[in-house]
Amino acid sequence: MSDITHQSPEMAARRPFTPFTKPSPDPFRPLPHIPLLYPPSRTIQIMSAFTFENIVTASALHPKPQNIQFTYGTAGFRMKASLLDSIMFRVGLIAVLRSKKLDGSVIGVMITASHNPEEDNGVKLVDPRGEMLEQSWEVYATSLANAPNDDALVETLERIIAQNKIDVNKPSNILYAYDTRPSGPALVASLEDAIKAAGSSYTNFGLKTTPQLHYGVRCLNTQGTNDAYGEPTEIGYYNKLATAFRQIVSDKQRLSPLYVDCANGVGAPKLRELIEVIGEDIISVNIVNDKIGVEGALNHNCGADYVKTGQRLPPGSTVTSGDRAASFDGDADRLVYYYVDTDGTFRLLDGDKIAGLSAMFIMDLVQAAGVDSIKVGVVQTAYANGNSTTYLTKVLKVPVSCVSTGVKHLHHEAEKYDVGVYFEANGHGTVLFSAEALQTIRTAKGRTPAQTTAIAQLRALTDLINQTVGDALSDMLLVEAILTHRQWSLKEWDQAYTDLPNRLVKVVVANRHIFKTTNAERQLVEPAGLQADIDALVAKYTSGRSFVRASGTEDAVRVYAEAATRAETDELAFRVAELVFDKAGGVGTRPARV
Ligand code: NG1
Ligand code: ZN
Repeated sequence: MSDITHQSPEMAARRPFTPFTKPSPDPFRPLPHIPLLYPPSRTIQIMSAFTFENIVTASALHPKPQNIQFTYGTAGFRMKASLLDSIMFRVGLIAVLRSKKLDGSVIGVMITASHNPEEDNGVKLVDPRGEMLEQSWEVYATSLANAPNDDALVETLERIIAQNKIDVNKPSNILYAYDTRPSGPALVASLEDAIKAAGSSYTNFGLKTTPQLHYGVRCLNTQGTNDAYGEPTEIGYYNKLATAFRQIVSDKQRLSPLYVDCANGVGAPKLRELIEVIGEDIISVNIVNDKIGVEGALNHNCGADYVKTGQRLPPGSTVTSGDRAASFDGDADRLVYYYVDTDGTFRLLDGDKIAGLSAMFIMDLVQAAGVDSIKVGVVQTAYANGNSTTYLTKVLKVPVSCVSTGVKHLHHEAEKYDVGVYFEANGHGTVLFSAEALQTIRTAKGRTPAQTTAIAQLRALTDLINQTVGDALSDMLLVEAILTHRQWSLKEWDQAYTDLPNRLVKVVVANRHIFKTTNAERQLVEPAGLQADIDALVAKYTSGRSFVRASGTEDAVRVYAEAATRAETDELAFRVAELVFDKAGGVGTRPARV
């Protein structure tokens, strides 16, 4: 597949923007065994100014459905794909305004619903450095999405423009990508309608993982600067990761093949391409669940969310004792590892375990490299297993912060450390190196051969780890690199600590917005009195912990519980879930213990 580039010559003249139309070799080449889901694109060039007239005319084809309130949540807008048409159009407009506000910096738009079922889809915006959209703009996206008619749409646009002093005659550039969902092409068309109506330049990055889109945005915006992040092409992404990985494992014995469950999503073709670039003599994977053309297969009975939530193998898995296995989610930004113990027990190595492994390895390397002015910190959420936090603080003796759920909170907190390791328990996370840490690592000179090697490895790690967002492909290489170094099996990695049994239960309530939390979501402030009741229940269980919060991505409330034994954990989780259901407007069937 080739890129679409839509850029008026006038705008191109105002700001040097080099869309990656013909990278070499062509990163969009179809893989032999995977059918192309989308027809080849063509290059369109049109020239138009930003006028409300054009926008209103185009908007007529994308009316907002009545009686729906949309919210730009932790992962952007996400819902049944059939409801997303007007959202896509309006997100296109917000992206254009955001780009104009930032003097034509490239803004990313990713069309995906991650681990959600195939009938859902979603969209989120990516800021110039590849990070999530700035929070104040989430509010604008929400109000624009909810404008009931075209007059309200124009009024909202005018307000955003005035409040941000946006010069609409400035250039704007959008880079968008989508995952394998069948609803993708129609939503792309709605997005393009808006971008074209607003007279903006755009580049279709094609079928991509979410982290690849984040990478592309950062590369385009830093091209030619001291801070250049990489070549803004898919092959540039693979080469960056592959070079770093090869360097880190160069003199080490390779590991046994890794089974990778790609959730029947975009991770499957992308992992295949990555492995091709690294070389099968260096790393060997067995890709399973790669049925991206099969209706209903995406995230169905497979993928990181299925494995983490159910703490079990995907049905039909052939993984047996001694095998190493991992799962991605549908857009390949989450990763969990697992294995089957000699007694047949399923063992999960989730985001918390990946954080522990990474922090340990980086701390050791920092010491070996003689750059111990660099301090490592770890960021978790309330969903982190209690024993992981104990391991990090008591064994690794690394500072740990706890923040609210949502990648942006973790990311921002991680930026406060020299090296900030952040992972959600569900497997989304990465490691951030501060500008100062990067400078130290780049300029350090080893006084011994061992120091020189450690410095080189640290340098390679800064390229291996996606600095924009959690990335299943990059994180998988990070884990593989560490395990290769230590020559560890998954069982050896697992020895660090034993997870407390834990359970996540969903409760559907009439209005989840009445749930207000404090203390990084670990305590409820409202509904009044509910937290005291939860505390009273928790006190009855050894090592008990439970908290309740409204989901940001689903219309439900989540109950988390952990305790010393499996039986106690399940009992605690369901007693809290019943409490929430009974006292805070539960609807449908009362949570039942299973
Ligand atoms: P919500 O639905 O707000 O719990 C879920 C995950 C988050 C995050 C977002 C975005 C859990 C318990 N929650 O959020 O950690 O990954 O989705 O995808 O895993
Ligand atoms: Zn995801």
